[in-house]
Amino acid sequence: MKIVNARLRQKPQLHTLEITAGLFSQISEQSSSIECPEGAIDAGGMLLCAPFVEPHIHLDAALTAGEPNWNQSGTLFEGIERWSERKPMLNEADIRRRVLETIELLVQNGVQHIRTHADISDPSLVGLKTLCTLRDELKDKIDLQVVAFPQDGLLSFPNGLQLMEEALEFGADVVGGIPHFEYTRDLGVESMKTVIELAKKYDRLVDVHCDEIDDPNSRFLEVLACEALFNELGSRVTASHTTAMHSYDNAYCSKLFRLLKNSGINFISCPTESIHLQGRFDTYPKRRGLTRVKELREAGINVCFAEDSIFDPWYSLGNGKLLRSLDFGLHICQMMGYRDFESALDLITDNSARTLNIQDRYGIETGKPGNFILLDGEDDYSVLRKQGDVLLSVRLGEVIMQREPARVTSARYIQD
Ligand code: 17E
Ligand code: FE2
Repeated sequence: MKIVNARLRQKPQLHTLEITAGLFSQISEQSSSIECPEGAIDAGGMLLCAPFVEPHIHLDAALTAGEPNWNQSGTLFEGIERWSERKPMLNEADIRRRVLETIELLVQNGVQHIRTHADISDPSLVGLKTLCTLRDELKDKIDLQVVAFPQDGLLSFPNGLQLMEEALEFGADVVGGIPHFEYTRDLGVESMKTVIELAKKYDRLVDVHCDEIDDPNSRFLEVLACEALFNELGSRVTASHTTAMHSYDNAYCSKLFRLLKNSGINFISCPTESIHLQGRFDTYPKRRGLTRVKELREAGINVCFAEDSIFDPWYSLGNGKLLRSLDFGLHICQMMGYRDFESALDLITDNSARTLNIQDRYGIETGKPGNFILLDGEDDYSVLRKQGDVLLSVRLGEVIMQREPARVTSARYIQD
């Protein structure tokens, strides 16, 4: 496959790219726009970028909002309660149908790599088993990582630890946790130590729902980061949400950031989800409840954005468009300076790939897999501003999604 007239990130010139046997074989600068040779793809000066990465989504719960009851309060905790009413209705066919529909939506919006959580607070483990099976079935089509996520507590849910070990033995890629939801602070701390021990025992990654609460006293992040540091696992560990960090005072954060930086752990923020679920116990002023994305970035800590939910008991909107999450995130975190815009796509591409530990096979570089998307714009800034659709998605040199750009069909009106 050959692509001409493509713009690459942080490079103003046009480029020609070639993919041979599924890998980028040549990437060269053009001195000017060229005519598209027969059989090649003309990028038309649009931005060619590595595929979007969805690093945190609950595929097992996707498309279940309102079944059987709607989350009326909009809190995380009512979401967990509503989901526990849907859980007994789960079966393999139901999960497969919703997961495939949701993955299709993500692919249509330029995603090629996904990390999904699978709730293992369920003695049947049907969600986890179905997601691991789908991961293997779809391995030539999409990259899927499955987190064994103990929604109702690793140590507070009956046999939670046993279910976790069963999930890891079945083949879950990532160990999850939820310390702020354990019955006590002590159990929360113990759960973080257990998660790291399990990651070592089974040689897996870690991704914890960590401090997803407005409580400034929820401080499990320091335990997770410290355990990661002492066990030299930092780059393999992720703290998701960490919304309590929004409510920590600055003095504590100042001390905490030294540990975070030294640990090398990754962060995932879910802007639409957190702006919706957090601040729910406030009147006014009302907290935004997003982790300190701007400050983490400035400290050189890896952070990325995710959607978390698509039409589920926690969040009843969502459409697979990571550009929407990015737009929300930059607004809510007040990352609206020119420098932020210039590199904005890092938050849904490169940083997310690093979080998933797939950076060795991700990116527009010769020798790497020939995966890319074509975006409606010339650079990060214009793509973000236009909020256009993803126009093309290519995997290993094969087109997996192509879309005609939307266009206005009526004549000019004002400047007639
Ligand atoms: N479960 C949880 O604990 N937190 C969330 N944000 C979702 C599920 C979506
Ligand atoms: Fe989540």
